[in-house]
Amino acid sequence: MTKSALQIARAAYQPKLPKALKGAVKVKEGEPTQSVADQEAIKELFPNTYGMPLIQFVEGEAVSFPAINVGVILSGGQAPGGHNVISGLFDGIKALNKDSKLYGFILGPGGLVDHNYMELTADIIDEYRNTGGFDIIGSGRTKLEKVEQFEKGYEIIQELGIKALVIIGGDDSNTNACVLAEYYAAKNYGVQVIGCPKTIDGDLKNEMIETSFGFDTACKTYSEVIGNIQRDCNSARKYWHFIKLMGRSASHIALECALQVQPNVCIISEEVEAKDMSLDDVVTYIAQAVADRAAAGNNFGTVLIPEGLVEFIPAMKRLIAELNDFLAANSEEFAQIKKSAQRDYIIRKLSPENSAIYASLPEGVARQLTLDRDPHGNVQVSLIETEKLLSEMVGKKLAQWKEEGKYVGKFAAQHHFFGYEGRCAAPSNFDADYCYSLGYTASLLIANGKTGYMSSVRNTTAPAEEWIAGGVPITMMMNMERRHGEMKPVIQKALVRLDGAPFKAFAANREMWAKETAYVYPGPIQYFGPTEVCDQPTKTLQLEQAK
Ligand code: FBP
Repeated sequence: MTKSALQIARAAYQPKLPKALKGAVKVKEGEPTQSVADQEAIKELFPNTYGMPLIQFVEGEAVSFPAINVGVILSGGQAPGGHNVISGLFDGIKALNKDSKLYGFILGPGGLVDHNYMELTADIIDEYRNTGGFDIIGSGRTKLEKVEQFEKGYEIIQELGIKALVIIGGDDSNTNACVLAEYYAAKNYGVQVIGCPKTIDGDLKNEMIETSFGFDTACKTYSEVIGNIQRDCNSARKYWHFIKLMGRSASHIALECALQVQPNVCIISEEVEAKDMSLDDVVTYIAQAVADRAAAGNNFGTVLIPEGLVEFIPAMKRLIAELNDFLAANSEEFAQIKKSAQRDYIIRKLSPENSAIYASLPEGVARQLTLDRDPHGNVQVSLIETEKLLSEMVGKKLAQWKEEGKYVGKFAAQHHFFGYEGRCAAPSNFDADYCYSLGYTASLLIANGKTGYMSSVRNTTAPAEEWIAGGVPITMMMNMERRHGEMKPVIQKALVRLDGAPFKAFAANREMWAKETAYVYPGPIQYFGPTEVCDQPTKTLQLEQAK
């Protein structure tokens, strides 16, 4: 296989580990934990894995460990650094005992159920160190939730003599990891399940999980390209660029990119919801920024839009909630309706308020809201073309203002959607180190007999040497939420907090960014060079941890 010069140089990079993990470790137990909400309900559903203590690894005495076999699964959307979690895990179990083995289940959780796996040997692992992507074993979105799946998985686990499974995934996949851990514990199968916090979306975080891996690299990749667009737009001075950014529900990616590039406008979905803004309010806000810049002779600019925006406009949210429940209950009947008649059918079936909103939506958006959910019941927001919807509506509003004499200027829009471009980028130094440490920590949780824990590495704005490694009971992050029309235990999603330091820093500057052309051009991720260029964590993390 031909490799780029960077790939070859990068293969030799040795990720940094926290000091405490460099030699033998012992477990320091913290206080018993509680779930973030709905304690009684979660406790009842997870009698074997609820209330366990927080764990920290500290320097300890060397002890000998028997060889162990471990299985690993990559679940959900790709995120830079997944291969380093696997190499950290591999090196960790080999350091415990050189005869330990690592099996990778192919194409996500489905690989466990279908007994589709491969042994990950040193040669294979070495090919993938510090590379982006999940292609070492592939990923998938099969939801592990049924007893038959757990039992099918157990068959192959027994056959391969696997002691523990490591599930590398986002909030939904780690919820499933927790359900699986509880099931195997209840059955006394002696199989441990450990989770690792992955997602570019940045919404799997809490007091003990400072960030999900991949967020750093993905945001830096998008910020590079947005910076380039801003320089182009400031050169030609004739376009407004509407840039949608991935991130599913939460606006962390849009916010982080805004902090990095200082665009003219950035919409934060969580604020739209808190202020009870309508679609028209959002359009008016953007149009006003365009009109104000036009008045100063600047007919160009950038607008960042989080991909989940539509779901956060309260009226749209109510509509989507009713649609979710309705489609979950009537999926067969709906599937029988001809495509051309589906819109009218939905309009007839919804409550009057939601029906009116649904009827007012452009055809494409309306259709998208009724298309298949992902296996976790989410509307596939990445398919909704919000950037076009907004620019079209802004264009109309400006035309109307022009007639009324409120706006003089030219408005021409370009559209972009950045998501897939950043999910498999070669991990930044931060993600390379963080992921390797997460994988290594997972091996120690296994060695210490833990199950139902998520690997946790904290103090991440300090140099890697000073990072704190340990484990957090997954039940601690859970609450009850409505999914597919039913109440289910799930890991609470971390949305952008309007009282948090990153949003406050953005809000303090956005008026100036809207008026002036205060663009910042971050440039590409650097892997070699001075520390202030290569090793900076995200602005989000720096602002959050500065508290
Ligand atoms: P995860 O929660 O699985 O990490 O998803 C990340 C993500 O990139 C979202 O930002 C996006 O909405 C979704 O995946 C797209 O899914 P798909 O890869 O199936 O198109």
